Amino acid sequence: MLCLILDILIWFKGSNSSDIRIVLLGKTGSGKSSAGNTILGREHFTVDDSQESCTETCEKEEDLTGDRRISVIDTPGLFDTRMSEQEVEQEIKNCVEKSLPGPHVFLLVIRLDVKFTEEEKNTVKWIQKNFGEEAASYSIILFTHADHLKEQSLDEYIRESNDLKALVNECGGRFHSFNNNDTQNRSQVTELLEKIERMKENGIGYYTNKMYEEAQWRLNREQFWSGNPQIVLLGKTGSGKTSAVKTIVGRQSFTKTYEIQEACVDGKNMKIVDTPGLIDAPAEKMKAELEKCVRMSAPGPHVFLLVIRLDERFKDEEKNTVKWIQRNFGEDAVHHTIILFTHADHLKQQSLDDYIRGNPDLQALTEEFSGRFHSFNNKNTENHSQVTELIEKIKSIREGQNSFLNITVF
Ligand SMILES: Nc1nc2c(ncn2[C@@H]2O[C@H](COP(=O)(O)OP(=O)(O)O)[C@@H](O)[C@H]2O)c(=O)[nH]1
Ligand SMILES: *[C@@H]1O[C@H](CO)[C@@H](O)[C@H](O)[C@H]1NC(C)=O
Ligand SMILES: *[C@@H]1O[C@H](CO)[C@@H](O)[C@H](O)[C@H]1NC(C)=O
Ligand SMILES: *[C@@H]1O[C@H](CO)[C@@H](O)[C@H](O)[C@H]1NC(C)=O
Ligand SMILES: *[C@@H]1O[C@H](CO)[C@@H](O)[C@H](O)[C@H]1NC(C)=O
Repeated sequence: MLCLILDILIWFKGSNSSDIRIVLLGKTGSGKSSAGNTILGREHFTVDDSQESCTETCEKEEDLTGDRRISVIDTPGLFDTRMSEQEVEQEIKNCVEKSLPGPHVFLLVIRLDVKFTEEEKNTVKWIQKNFGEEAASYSIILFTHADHLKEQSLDEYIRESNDLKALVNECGGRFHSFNNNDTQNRSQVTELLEKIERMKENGIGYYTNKMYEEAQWRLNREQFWSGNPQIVLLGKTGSGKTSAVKTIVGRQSFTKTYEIQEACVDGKNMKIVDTPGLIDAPAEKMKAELEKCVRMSAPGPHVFLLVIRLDERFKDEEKNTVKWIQRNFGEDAVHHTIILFTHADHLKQQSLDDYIRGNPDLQALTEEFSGRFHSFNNKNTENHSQVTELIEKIKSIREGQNSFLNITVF
């Protein structure tokens, strides 16, 4: 019965401005679960003395302390070698979702009684990489095993280590310590909660899901470009190639050179080939341009993006695009091509699939490319998902058998 009343109380309270949502982050065995228990004042999280973490998935527990709700989310150990980096990231993603609308604080848990490791020195950087630069403003270092200090004060202890000083500085000088063995000492908890309150009062509120999505988007893009993808955009002048590159690279600057335009993206290159009227371009000029393009993307492009406007009538000459690509880049090039429709805003309420189904020529074209197509509204640079989805499609071509298209110009 008591439980039921508690639940109803939580229900009616909804999301209260005095609520505190805490995410615990740290190495396996750093004392995350114990710290969670100290905060909640009861044994909820399983603590394993063997230093092998039990927390492989996130765990959430709430507590009503006084008139506010405190939720604590425990996470799998960072730098845990038994899980792949992707698994850890996926799990932490689930954790962030459990803290919706988002945590007020990340507690970076670090043991005081063992040597500070190289990995731990990068804890704040790890957080910033995965959660964005601003995540540091929502972080507090929580040292555990404070009983190890004995007579020495925590300030003194930190002052003696350049690494600790640097880490604390990266967190805006915010730190706290717990003796998780001393469950009777509630003042260590109230002091921590006061520090969190003070952060909230500074007006930063909480770390939002939007910040997380923004950070993940940046991270995914960086990972994509670090694989050095070679992308060649083909299409008629005015088809939207330049705009598409801008959409793909975001606000980054890029340069154009001569007829083959070269887009510099985080140090990598994307090539834009203008193909005026495709087949009716002067053969010699076209061949020279294509050769240049192929040379620049040695050992060969991974992917061709064939850019076509959706708001214009599909021209007769465009029906022969497949043959044109095969003639210029070889049979295999077709399997490395994705059609990129621009001006998706022209569709209004209609879906792209419906639009294609209603146009026999377009339908035939997309079938020739085995249904590999995508659309962009280049006027909406805020729409990250259109880029993320294209990147996924590019990746799936690259992960195919012949990721590099070994071409020579025919
Ligand atoms: N409304 C709309 N306009 C677009 C879109 N993509 C490109 N444009 C416009 O179409 C024109 C030609 O685009 P551009 O990227 O220069 O074509 P390129 O010659 O292939 O590089 C420009 O005026 C763009 O602003 C789109 O998705 N929607
Ligand atoms: C902390 O508590 C654990 C378990 O109760 C005990 O084994 C350990 O000796 C204690 N450590 C200290 C320093 O009191
Ligand atoms: C309880 O915790 C506070 C804050 O960390 C500390 O100053 C105090 O010395 C602790 N009390 C005992 C009895 O350990
Ligand atoms: C963003 O792009 C996705 C994928 O192309 C599309 O489904 C969605 O409708 C777009 N959203 C807006 C607001 O344009
Ligand atoms: C590309 O093809 C040429 C000629 O067929 C061959 O000599 C070369 O080794 C191939 N390069 C790669 C990277 O497969």
